Amino acid sequence: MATTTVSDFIVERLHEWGVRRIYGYPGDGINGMFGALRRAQGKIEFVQARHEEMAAFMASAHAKFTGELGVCIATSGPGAAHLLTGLYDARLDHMPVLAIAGQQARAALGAHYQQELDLVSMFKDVAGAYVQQPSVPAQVRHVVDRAVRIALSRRTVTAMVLPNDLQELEYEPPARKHGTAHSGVGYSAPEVVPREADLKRAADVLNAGNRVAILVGAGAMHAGDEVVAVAERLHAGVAKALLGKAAVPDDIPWVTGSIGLLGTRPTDEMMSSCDTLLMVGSGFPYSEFLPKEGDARAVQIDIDAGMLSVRYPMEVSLVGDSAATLRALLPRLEQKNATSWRNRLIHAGERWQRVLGDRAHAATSGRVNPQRVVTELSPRLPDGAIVTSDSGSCANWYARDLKIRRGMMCSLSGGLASMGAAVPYAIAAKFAHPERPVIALVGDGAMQMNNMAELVTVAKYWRQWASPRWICCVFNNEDLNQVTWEQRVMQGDAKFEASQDIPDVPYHRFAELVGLTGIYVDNAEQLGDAWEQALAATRPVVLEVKTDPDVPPLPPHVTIEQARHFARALMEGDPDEGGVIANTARQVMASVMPGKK
Ligand SMILES: Cc1ncc(C[n+]2csc(CCOP(=O)(O)OP(=O)(O)O)c2C)c(N)n1
Ligand SMILES: [Mg+2]
Repeated sequence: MATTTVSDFIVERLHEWGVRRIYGYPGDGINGMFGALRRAQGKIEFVQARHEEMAAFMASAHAKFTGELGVCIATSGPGAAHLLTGLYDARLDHMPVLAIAGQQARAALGAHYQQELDLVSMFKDVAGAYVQQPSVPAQVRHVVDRAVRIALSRRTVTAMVLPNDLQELEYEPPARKHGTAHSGVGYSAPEVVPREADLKRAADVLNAGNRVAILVGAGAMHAGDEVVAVAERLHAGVAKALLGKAAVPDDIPWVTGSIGLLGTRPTDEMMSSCDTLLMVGSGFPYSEFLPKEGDARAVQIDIDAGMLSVRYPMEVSLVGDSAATLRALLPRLEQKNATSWRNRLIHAGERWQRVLGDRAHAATSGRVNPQRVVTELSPRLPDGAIVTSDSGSCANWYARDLKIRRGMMCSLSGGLASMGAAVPYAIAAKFAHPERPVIALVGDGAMQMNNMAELVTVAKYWRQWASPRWICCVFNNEDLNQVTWEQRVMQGDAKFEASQDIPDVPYHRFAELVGLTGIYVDNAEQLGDAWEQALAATRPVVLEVKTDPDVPPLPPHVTIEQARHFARALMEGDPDEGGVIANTARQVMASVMPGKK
């Protein structure tokens, strides 16, 4: 029997911790670990991304779609540096992810050696909760154990930096002597519930309200039934932060949909006219979309005390698991009869659906209205579908037009809002749930940034998946459109073509080149058939739609200032002036509600 190297030990220990899949990319700084993964003969599956950043996004998405630890691995120097953005994505969205990075040999460290970066310092911010570079074999056991346990228990990123010669050394358990540590495997999340007195204070605030608004985020994802039960008791409406989109289904009439810049008008109305706010598991950042300070009494539930009362001054801040805390609150809540409030929200919702329908069918200058891409998908989504979105204008349509039903999942890069996450997220979703249909919504800029390369990863692996249903929908508008509109509406600047125009690329043909199915649509009337064809395809599909960049991803209410900016941008001579005016000026002006925000 060959000796157990440090790397063999780490792989075995990670397996004991329940790790079954690692995303990454090799290199000589981490070859010891790859040798051990090979010797482990599939006990832990290795998935090869095209780029380490993508591997880190996949690890983040694995955590999001499974609730388990996500693990990514990269070589020293450039490989480790590439991981950073994906790790920040996990950190900002509170996902447990372990990064394993190689390092130069111990004897060379500090010598300005090739590919030598000070990785402990580099990871210190993103993995500040725990980053270690063990230097002797007897140290690795507790480093693995603490890196995993801290990532899981604090729902954050941790990192292990492994000098390449250490990886090859014979493993030694810690000796029984002073100056050693003796660790073990295992973590069970506690069920955290606030104290009785605090639950009572919260219930008193909620019971006193007449117009209760609930805002749920990713922390409420496992508490959908409890949110619905509390909302029914309080006759409340429920709005959803982007990461909490799948927490409650959209087919409930008093679910007002998304909040914020990508939000809906019913949510906006609810937040500006409620007298009580209950926030559950959300770090939704933009306070201006919450009630005006002092207008509403407020209660928040979050598992992380650090996220409490930072967006709105809460009267009662509860540290607790969202589902368990709502269950504990429910018997203390009185059944309300706020029928007029409920009806108001329901009517606002019905009006809004008509607005969305009109917007999706609004005429465009020859190209496909991008909203329509999502409104045609929404009713065709198969049960159990998983949808991911990239950052860009498609995140607006994902937020507003995609109707999530019970049992579906969806996510995106929320806190970091990074481009380039949708395809790696969709790949990790498919590995985690190979039998479920997975759909990524992606802008053309984000495709060019790095999502295109990950189509090669799909081509490499899709035959292993129980179902081939994996679709990447590209919004080809030849523009970095979200930012073009931000420049117009927020800044009052005309479109800067040098920074905003992007080359036209035949994404569907690229898909075909790498062995996937390509579908191209340049007429909105073909969209329904195209989605059906894509959902029935026998291999993964890239559905490329030639979309109109002149459809504005408008916030729920355009402020007077924003309308002024927009007018100024046009007066400055926006290169798209003709199309923009034809398609949007009316919408923008109709959205300006004097006296609102
Ligand atoms: C890594 C990164 N770089 C830049 C941005 C800023 N940004 C946000 S959306 C966007 C435009 C995205 O363009 P595209 O993918 O074509 O989508 P579109 O808005 O055109 O639909 C940019 C540049 C970002 N969020 N992330
Ligand atoms: Mg674009």
